[in-house]
Amino acid sequence: MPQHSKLIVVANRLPASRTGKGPSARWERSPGGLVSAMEPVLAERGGVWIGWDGGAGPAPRPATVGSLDLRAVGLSRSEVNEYYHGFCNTTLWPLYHDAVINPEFHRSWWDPYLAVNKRFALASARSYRKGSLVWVHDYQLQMVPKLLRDRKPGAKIGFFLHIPFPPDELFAWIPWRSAILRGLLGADVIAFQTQASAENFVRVAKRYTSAEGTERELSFEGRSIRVKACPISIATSEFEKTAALPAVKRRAAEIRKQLAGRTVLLGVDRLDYTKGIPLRLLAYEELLKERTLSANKVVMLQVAVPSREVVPGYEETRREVEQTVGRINGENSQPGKVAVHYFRRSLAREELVAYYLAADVMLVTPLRDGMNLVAKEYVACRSDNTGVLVLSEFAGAARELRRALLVNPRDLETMKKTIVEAVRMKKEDQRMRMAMLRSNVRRHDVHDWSREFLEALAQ
Ligand code: ADQ
Repeated sequence: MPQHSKLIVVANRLPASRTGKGPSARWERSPGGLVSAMEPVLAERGGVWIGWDGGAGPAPRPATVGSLDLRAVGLSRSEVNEYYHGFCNTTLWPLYHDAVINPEFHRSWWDPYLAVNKRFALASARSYRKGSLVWVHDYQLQMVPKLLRDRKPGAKIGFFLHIPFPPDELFAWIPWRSAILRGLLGADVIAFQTQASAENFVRVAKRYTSAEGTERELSFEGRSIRVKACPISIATSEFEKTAALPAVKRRAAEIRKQLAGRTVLLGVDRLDYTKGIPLRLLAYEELLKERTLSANKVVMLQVAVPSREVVPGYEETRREVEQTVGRINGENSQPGKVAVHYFRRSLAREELVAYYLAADVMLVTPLRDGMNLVAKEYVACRSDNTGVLVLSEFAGAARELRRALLVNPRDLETMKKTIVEAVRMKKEDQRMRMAMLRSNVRRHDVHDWSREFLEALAQ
């Protein structure tokens, strides 16, 4: 692999955000998995990160934050609405997640999607030097590979989809389906979280374009395109180190004490309808109602980060979660023994890890999820091998974390049984399962993921 080929990361969001206004505005690095994966690679090879800063208006000037060289792409107010809230998060996001809510199709959103993708492609072309590797990320930018290839025919372009790629039955709904496929087929390597997504893609590419080939390699308009599964992971050793800090362990002990020594069930999610939070709460509510579990002995914590609040579906999910939490507490809490603690906010990394350490049972029960990093983070933090992970079959992570207790989140009876099994699991069984889960997240961390992708691209 050419060690020094420059890397151009193209993602909807920049890895930093602007705080303050006017000349006193500053960039602040945003925490997150993708940033920790890309930063060392960018530092080693050099390169730039092209993305949107999250605001409306002209793009801020190029900036350097730590070892990250940022090139911002500007979006107008109407593009924020039509491209981002609209086509990305009201059409594609629900459709790619099994249409768990109805996706909306508006002709007036397609042109802004195309226009913004063109702007990203132009910005990438400007930063491109002969030999650069270009890595385009996610569903917001599916047209960029083709639009960039039109300008730089010889470029090495890779694309990674962080969310699931839907089966033909759903993908076929999209009025712009063949345009999207041709957009993606501009890449040399197209990678997905799971083999199932890769296979879905190959099937529709062959059906709706002139692409031909196998599950691993397609040929399209005289070029060959590799298709692969490349599951993302976490910065495992960073989580392990944080979990070993004395201050974090003290904080975890304090949380457990505040919860009166009860068995702690934990959920940590973006507040998104794909994450299955209401069904998880319902399962817990029924267990309390039937007296299989008692709020004297167990407690649930649900941490939910506010997300996409202006997009249809999110406000309803929030209301549903809050009503259910209210009902459960109204019927089951006592002074000093609240049945569900609900935090609607983001937690700092160390605080989040303290919660992972305090939790006996981690509930990760999305209706559909590309991967789900929370499941892997919990596992990485459990250095004493205790704790039980309850994991939805419909998260990409379930393909790897086979020793979790796997559940179908829509099957409430099995969810309830599985939660009870998790609460009652003997320490020796916990250790046996967790040790295997932990070896899994150690064997394959986010650095292995980016290496594997870039090696495929550099070939
Ligand atoms: P997301 O849908 O955002 O990501 P996920 O993989 O769970 O989902 O990542 C969420 C991240 O946010 C985790 O690193 C977690 O620690 C953090 N987080 C969640 N709640 C938090 C809270 N209250 N406070 C602080 N941090 C919190 C998309 C896809 C996933 C895919 C990832 C990466 O939807 O399926 O795994 O991209 O490819």
